Amino acid sequence: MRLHALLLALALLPLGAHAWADDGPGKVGEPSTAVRVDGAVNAPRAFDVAALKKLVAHDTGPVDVVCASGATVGKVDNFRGVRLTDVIDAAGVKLEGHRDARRMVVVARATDGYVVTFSWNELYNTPVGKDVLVAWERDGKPLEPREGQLLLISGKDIQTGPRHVRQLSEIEIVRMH
Ligand SMILES: Nc1nc2c(c(=O)[nH]1)N[C@H]1C(S)=C(S)[C@@H](COP(=O)(O)O)O[C@H]1N2
Ligand SMILES: [Mo]
Repeated sequence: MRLHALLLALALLPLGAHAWADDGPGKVGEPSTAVRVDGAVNAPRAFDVAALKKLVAHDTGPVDVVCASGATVGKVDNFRGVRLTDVIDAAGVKLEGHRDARRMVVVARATDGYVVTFSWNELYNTPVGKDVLVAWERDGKPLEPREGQLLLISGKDIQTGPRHVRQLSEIEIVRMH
């Protein structure tokens, strides 16, 4: 019995370590210079800041960066960038029928392994989606080195900290079974 408990604990140890690895602020990954759009798309492609600036720019207006703990960790007057949906549309979600879109999950990753998710419906079919930007500018200035050249922000979230993804490097479209 005790041996079983020990073996179970040992088996779960890596799971626990992984679950906490990307939790909490303060981690800084390799500098991100571009975001790749891949997975279930028609034409995978990568955008650097210059390529993003050719799309239609949008502004979030004031955003308090609120951590999942409830603490306000930053106050921003404006993030400027392009809509995540416009970036995804440039690659084209691979849909095999009109009922396919609802299965799609949008995964945003940073160079330090930080990951957040959106659903296709959330981005394209709720007001939240309009304020999800891939941003290169905060308060009229380029982002700080620790933020990378690109970050992702979901301006209408209640807690904006979790889906404020510094060093954004990949958007993966995943078709759920
Ligand atoms: N790449 C990356 N982005 C991240 C994190 C992280 O660990 N890695 N932490 C998040 C958390 S938990 C919060 S609250 C906010 C805090 O923003 P700040 O680190 O710029 O203060 O960033 C988020 N973005
Ligand atoms: Mo956080």
